Amino acid sequence: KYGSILNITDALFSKWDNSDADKRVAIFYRDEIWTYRKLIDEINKVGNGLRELGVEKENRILMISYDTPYFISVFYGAMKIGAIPVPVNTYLKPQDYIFFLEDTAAKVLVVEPDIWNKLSPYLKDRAKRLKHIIILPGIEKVSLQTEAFEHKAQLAFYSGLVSVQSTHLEPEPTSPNDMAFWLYTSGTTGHPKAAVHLHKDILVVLNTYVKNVLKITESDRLFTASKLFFAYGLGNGSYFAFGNGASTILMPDRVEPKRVLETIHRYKPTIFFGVPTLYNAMLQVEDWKNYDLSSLRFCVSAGEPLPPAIFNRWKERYGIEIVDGIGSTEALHIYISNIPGNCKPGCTGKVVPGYEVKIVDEEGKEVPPKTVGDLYVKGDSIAMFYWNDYESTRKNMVGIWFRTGDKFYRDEEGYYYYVGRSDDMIKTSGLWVSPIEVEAALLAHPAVSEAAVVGIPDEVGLIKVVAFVTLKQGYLPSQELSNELRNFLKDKLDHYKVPREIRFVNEIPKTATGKIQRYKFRLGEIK
Ligand code: 3SK
Repeated sequence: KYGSILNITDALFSKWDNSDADKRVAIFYRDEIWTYRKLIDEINKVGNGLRELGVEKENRILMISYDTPYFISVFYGAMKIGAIPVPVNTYLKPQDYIFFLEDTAAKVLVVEPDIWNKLSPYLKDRAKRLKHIIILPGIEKVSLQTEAFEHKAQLAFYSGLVSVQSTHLEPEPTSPNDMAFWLYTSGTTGHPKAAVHLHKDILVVLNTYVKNVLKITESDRLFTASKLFFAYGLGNGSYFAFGNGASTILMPDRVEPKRVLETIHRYKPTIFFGVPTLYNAMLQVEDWKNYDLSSLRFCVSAGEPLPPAIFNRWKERYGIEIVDGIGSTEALHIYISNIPGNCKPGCTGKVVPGYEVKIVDEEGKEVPPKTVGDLYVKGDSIAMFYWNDYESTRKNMVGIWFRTGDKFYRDEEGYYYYVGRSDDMIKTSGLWVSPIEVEAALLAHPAVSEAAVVGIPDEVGLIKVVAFVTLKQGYLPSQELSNELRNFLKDKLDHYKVPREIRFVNEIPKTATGKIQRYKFRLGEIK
């Protein structure tokens, strides 16, 4: 389908490498505007710089980069020479990066200067395959500490390496099924596993979700608050734009609701991508009226199901929809989605054309409509395997199907409803309770800011439903409020779903990609 030679960087950018390239905007970044000409040249220079360092096909390049144009030039420059970029979460502890360096056996590390300063003392005699460390320009001024560095790898600066290179680069003639990039998935628990993606996978997402759901055109301007190191953000903030000659707005800073509103106000995106907790936090910004969001055609949400209360409040305030969908790092992007202009609050939507899904029972038999089961997905963008993880590959990649780990049911019209992660579901008195349903009901109460619902054993070991709640400004924890919340839920939920206990907490812990870590409550890490 994709021919015998396919290099994804070449496939994305060669179409725009013409006389319009110096007018067409690829990236808005702080006060800079990167045209397609500037970006294509930079990608080629990075590819040449990496080749000069001896980087070859399939060599891994670990990237610890904020959302800057240099993330883009390294990611696509590496793939153009057939090397494998592996972007990772920038919010981790320095020791965690040693795991990634060793698991990938990376030959090159590309790293932000402030992160390098914290990481270098841990390197010592670890990560023996590492030959080169490239320090990125950095988003703030940082003085580099090199004295603690005792590793044999060579240190280079991005600017020094890249500025002297040619802007012409022959792409590596990779095949559609050659490894292109890896993305780590941590799920909500467990150790991270790298999902191995191939050169064709990005084209599959462009030809399915992007073409059929988002319908992005050259005049679109995209802004993702979810970072590029996350499969969701990587599509939203890079190849969705580059596959269509559109522009992306990069925000390297930490995600804070006001900063996101400011960025939308300033750069006027046409589509904004976020996660439910961010939409919820943006709705709580007091001076929201000072920010103009009228450039947006619609917004997109994934990572966690979008509670109807948030969908409705957003639509009421801004007059536009948040298009909810579900995807995974393994599938690369979204495979069940609502359709802009026709969103159903509380529903994940229909299967994106190009993918197939099935819902099965514990014996693997497909279940009828309205019956909850395990969701499997099939499609050409699904990762080949997990690197270095035979057991998880065997467990989750079942022939051509991928076991998502999510519980779903569908209705007769083919709409899909998320019920929870398989390991987050609560069985109480022999009945299943979806934390998502209870959390969505809690969020409809004006006092509730965020909620996480889990099953916890009582004094005799029976599982009871417990809700952990953070409150909006102006509300204080009290027994009266707890009773009020429980009464509020009694009107909305079956009696066995109403939490037996409501506990007020200061924070709901989440992964870097916005997924609630319910297991932390189950394990008693937060009481
Ligand atoms: O969590 C999701 O829904 C998601 C969506 C798109 C890409 C990746 C992920 C994990």
